[in-house]
Amino acid sequence: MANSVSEEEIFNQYYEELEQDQLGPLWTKLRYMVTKEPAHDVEPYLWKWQTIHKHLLRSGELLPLGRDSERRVVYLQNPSLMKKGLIGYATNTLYAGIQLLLPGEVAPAHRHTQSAIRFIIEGDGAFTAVDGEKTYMEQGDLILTPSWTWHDHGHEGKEPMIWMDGLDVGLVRNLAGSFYEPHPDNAQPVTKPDNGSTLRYAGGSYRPVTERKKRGYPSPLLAYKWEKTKGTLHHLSQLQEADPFDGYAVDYINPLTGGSADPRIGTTMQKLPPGMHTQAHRHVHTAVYHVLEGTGYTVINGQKFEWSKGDFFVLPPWSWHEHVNAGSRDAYLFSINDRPVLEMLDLEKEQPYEEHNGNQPITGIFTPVVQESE
Ligand code: GTQ
Repeated sequence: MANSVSEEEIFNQYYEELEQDQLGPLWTKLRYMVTKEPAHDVEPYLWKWQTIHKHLLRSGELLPLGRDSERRVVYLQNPSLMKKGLIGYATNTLYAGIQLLLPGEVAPAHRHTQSAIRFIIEGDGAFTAVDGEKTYMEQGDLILTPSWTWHDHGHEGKEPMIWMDGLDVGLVRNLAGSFYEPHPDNAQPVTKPDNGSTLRYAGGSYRPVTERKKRGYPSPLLAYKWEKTKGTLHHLSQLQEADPFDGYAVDYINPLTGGSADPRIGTTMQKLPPGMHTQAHRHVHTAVYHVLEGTGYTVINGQKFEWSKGDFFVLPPWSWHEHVNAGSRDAYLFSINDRPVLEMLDLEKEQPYEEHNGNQPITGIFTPVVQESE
């Protein structure tokens, strides 16, 4: 009989008609769009330093630097995001690469709207030049390359120089805000005294009167020296209790605003004394960690990620995590995150893990790729 078409068939027919006309019924898709908790495709991952290092040194043998190969960088590719075709994503918002510059080389000047930070891993005698000023880089330093500033890297030392690059690649791509421009010169002209920003602003407590009218962005301080960071963490651990979730930790700040050193990429250094086992919590912001010193592990959503000096690992959004220093010396974890952006947009939330006295049961151990060094 003609009128025996079921209600379900009528609806299915209607959904097909909508789809053909590039429309959709919200009542079947609301839960997909407006999720109860952050939905994302990011899985945690860990890269061993010896694996990265081996491939990086090989790139040094293979690749000369030039205008068509501006940066010798091996980047972290999160496999869960590669499956989605997202190239150069460590997390949904952040990129991290490991850059190698050899003595005498120049990584040519350019600028882009992505913000960039460098965290120095190995070597000395190399500099990053930002808008006419060279800043020499030493192990453990954080160097800023604010969005749309001209920057090149040069090496006047004798040993290979290796550092971490952190950029907000995923964030800028999603906001379709990427612009890029090469500088006409290989190395930009140097117009200011070397290390000027560090010398004038490292104290963070003073501002030259000639700069009273300067706005807070970009940060007038471009380099954060490891000595100072380490000293501050030392004093923090003498003066106060550790943060239950982060141990002794500091955010790098812009001295003029008191906000994040880079307005989009958050930067944090944490110290975990031997035996420290932090409480688990989760937050919306995502992070890429680099182990500056120490051995231990981080439990992410029940899975144990064992780390030692040089390793990198990814913390996805809204994921339970806790850190453990399993070694006999202080551990230092440097990390970049997207917290400044989430806070600006009022999207950040944090939740402590309440069960089992605040520590997650371990349900698995991550097996990293280990390349024997040659
Ligand atoms: O050194 O300017 O890892 O532009 C990725 C993009 C480094 C850099 C990266 C870049 C740079």
